[in-house]
Amino acid sequence: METPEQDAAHMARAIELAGRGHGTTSPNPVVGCVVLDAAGQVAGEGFHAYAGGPHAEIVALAQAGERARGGTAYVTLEPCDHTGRTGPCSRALLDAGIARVVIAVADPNPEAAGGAARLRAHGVPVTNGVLAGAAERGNEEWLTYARLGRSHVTWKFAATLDGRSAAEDGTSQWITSPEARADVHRMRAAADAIVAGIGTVLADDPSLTARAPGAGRDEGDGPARDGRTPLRVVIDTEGRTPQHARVLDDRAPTLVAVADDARTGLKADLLRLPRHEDGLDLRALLRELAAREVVGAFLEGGPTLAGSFVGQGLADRVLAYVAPALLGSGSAALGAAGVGTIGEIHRLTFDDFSLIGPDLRLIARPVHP
Ligand code: AOF
Ligand code: ZN
Repeated sequence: METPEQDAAHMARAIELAGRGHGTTSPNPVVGCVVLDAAGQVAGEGFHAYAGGPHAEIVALAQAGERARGGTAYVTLEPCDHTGRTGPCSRALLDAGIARVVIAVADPNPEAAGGAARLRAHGVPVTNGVLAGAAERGNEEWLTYARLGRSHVTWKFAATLDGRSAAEDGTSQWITSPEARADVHRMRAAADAIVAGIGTVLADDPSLTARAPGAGRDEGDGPARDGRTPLRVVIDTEGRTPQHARVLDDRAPTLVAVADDARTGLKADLLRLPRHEDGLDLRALLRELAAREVVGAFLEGGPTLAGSFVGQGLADRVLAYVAPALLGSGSAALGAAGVGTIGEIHRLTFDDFSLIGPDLRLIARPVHP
């Protein structure tokens, strides 16, 4: 049997493989798998590339062939035990003669879970929780969606080193470098929905489109989810989106979220939601988006809407691009977020930092007490 160090090393590789599916598997998770032969040599590797395609285990087992017999399988997510778009991986592992299975994270999807129990019932030992933290982070969007029944939210903003996103006269273009903007496009392309507030629509008339052909796709076999452009979502409590706004053009589907009692003549796909203090019930919005298979939503602006998401505890990941520049006046990226006194501060923890061209990219998440 492998040592705990070997388990960690092979699981790290499986997590790396899983990451190759990032941005193309929705509404499915990213999953990676490494299969060792009975002598402990890597015999097969695989990852899940797109919904409807083979699961990671199936890809790795196919590569390993007969060498899988008596071997060990490392999987970043508990093998499924159901027949969905594809057959049960628990079965496939048993049929291949795998003698031990190592799992990072249990499957929260009640329809698919049960693979670990089935394997054990057939006498195959299962080790759980290996590199669970890293596997959770790699599958953060889908796990939020599967566990909470709502879309995961990445709030993106750009600011100067002194935390300003617009100058005093309201101008805000090109705070960050072309490299940072290209990175935003890559990050956005992995999302299922792009969300903006009515303030941004009225001020900038953005088209909120993304996903150039091939964007968000790393490598891998099988077709991409062709043509699936992210859903555009406008948070527009009173239904004030101009009928000719770019966001309503036919380049991508658009949902306009309005209050259930809003009096609006807007001709668009309207989603009526309950009101919440100064705006809409954003949790209800994210549940509705999840029902439309939006796993990851990308929140683009502006400050008022971002403040509402943060205030309602719904900004799951903060993606900040910080330019080495100073403004000294002007507006912040974040509007009011329900903080009246320092005790109510929204504490985050940094997950990652990197230089993108001349700018700093920071990724942070809320600290949950
Ligand atoms: C994946 N890829 O590698 C594993 C998954 O509709 P299906 O048949 O593709 O099943 C999707 C569910 O299977 C998914 O929600 C998750 O619970 C489970 N495991 N899914 O997409 C994989 N191992
Ligand atoms: Zn499966």
